[in-house]
Amino acid sequence: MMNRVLITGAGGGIGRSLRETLRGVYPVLRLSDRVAIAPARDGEEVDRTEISDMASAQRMVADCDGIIHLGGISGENTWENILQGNIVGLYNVFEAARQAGVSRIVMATSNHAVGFYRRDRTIDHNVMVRPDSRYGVSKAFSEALGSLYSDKHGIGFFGVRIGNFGTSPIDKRRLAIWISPRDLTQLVRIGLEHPDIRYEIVYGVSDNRRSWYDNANAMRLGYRPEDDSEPQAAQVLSAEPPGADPIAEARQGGTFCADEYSAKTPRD
Ligand code: 15L
Repeated sequence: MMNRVLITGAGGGIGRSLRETLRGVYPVLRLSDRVAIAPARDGEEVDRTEISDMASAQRMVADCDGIIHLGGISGENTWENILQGNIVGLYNVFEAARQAGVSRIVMATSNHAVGFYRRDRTIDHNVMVRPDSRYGVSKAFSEALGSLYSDKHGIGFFGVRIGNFGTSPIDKRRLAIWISPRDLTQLVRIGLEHPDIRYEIVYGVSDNRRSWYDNANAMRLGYRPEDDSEPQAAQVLSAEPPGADPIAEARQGGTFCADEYSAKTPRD
């Protein structure tokens, strides 16, 4: 039973959206961010926490039953920032959750944990990670940390490899990985409420005809996405100039793969 659910990174785009779509679903939503966010309404608690500080993370998770962890750095960045936000901060949230007896963690992992797979491959939740950036490595780390806390401490972990969240797809790559607000809400609720989750990885994508993912694991757990990027495809494609970088064009992670690329020959 989820009484109090914590959303970290509640001030970001996904956090602000889930704040609305989960309003009233659980008795209490605790909304936390490192920056100030809109004041609490009925059924909400607002918190301001820097997760790279363990004592602060412990205060943040106290009395929570489930966590939706969106906090940290949400794209490629310096190693120092990734280290503090997505490695140290992530560890603090998981360890504080263990100490507080939290039963479920829904983790915003990312398509960039597997971004170096080629676009002509369909991948499922069992493939080895192939991060395309320091950011992608931190998301792979979150999946490994989730596995440890699931195996060793019994916390239910639901890792959602989010594609691109928004009200509509914004370019050719995102036609394959787009997820709508209502589809992400559905997935997050499965992660918090499904009775049998111990450790699961799913893709956070809508029912896109151009998807690179076999999302059978999400479907097995009851996910029935309602949206598809295809109706927007013609408009998106007509507005986009042809891509110039062969690495970005061939790989699922796009420019995350091409940035800082220096290999003389591509792997596979
Ligand atoms: C992500 O993981 C990022 O959080 C988001 O900002 C986008 O860059 C997205 O991936 C994407 O691949 O479009």
